[in-house]
Amino acid sequence: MDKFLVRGALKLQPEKRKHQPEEEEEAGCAKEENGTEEKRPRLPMALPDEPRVICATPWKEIRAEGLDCNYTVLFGKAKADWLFQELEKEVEYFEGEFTKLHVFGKWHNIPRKQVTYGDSGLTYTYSGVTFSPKPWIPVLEHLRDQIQLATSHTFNFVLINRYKDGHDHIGEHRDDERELVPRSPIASVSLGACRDFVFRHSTSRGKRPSRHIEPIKLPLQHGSLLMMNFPTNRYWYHSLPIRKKILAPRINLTFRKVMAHRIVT
Ligand SMILES: O=C(O)CCC(=O)C(=O)O
Repeated sequence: MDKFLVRGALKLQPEKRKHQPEEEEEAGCAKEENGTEEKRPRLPMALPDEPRVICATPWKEIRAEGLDCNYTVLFGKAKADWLFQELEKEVEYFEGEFTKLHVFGKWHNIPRKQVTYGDSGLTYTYSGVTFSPKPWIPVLEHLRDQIQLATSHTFNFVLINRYKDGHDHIGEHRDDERELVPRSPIASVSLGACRDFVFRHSTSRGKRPSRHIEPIKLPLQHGSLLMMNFPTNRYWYHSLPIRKKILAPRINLTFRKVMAHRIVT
């Protein structure tokens, strides 16, 4: 999560989010899940008032050594389409210096768009530079509240990644920042094109892995919610690999719980 926060951070830890060559595969998603439709139903401009959240599919448990995740399709198609359109209208992504990544001494454009929103008191300090997320906007507050109702966890910060098509991606990394409340889960909402999300165990990476634990591939559907519970991010890296055949955009929102006051020396 660090790379979108501060350019100074990119200088110090260039490898963590570096692009790694990833094999090109068919996305493990059903054809009709690939992207949003051109003709969308007309939905009210105001956010629907929903006192409780009923998942469109039952929760699935995803378990492996050191991995504890739960997955559901939280929003049916009409609601998910509407959320996608609202986010397209309302979210303002970072521009300029925050869209760059420093890898092996060179500046690269981040292969997607990113931005963070969150509680007003929060700050993130990295390499001695402090940044604040943008203030919540109604559609994000609505999504956050729906996820809180569905999971009984609270969140005060969200990172949004927008992938314009299957060329946009995110390299292997762990969400293990010190700013996160210890042991708090991360709630990952996906809207738009279905994309494969790949977990790889920390001991099974690189050319000479010390162990051979099979990676876990999850096709993340339009309207889905993936809960990454402790200790998943301690032992497993995750990525969203390139899928060149995917032409439609996707938005991913990871809701997190960040410590309110962190003293940095
Ligand atoms: O787009 C995704 O599903 C992955 C996003 C991600 O890896 C992250 O926010 O740390």
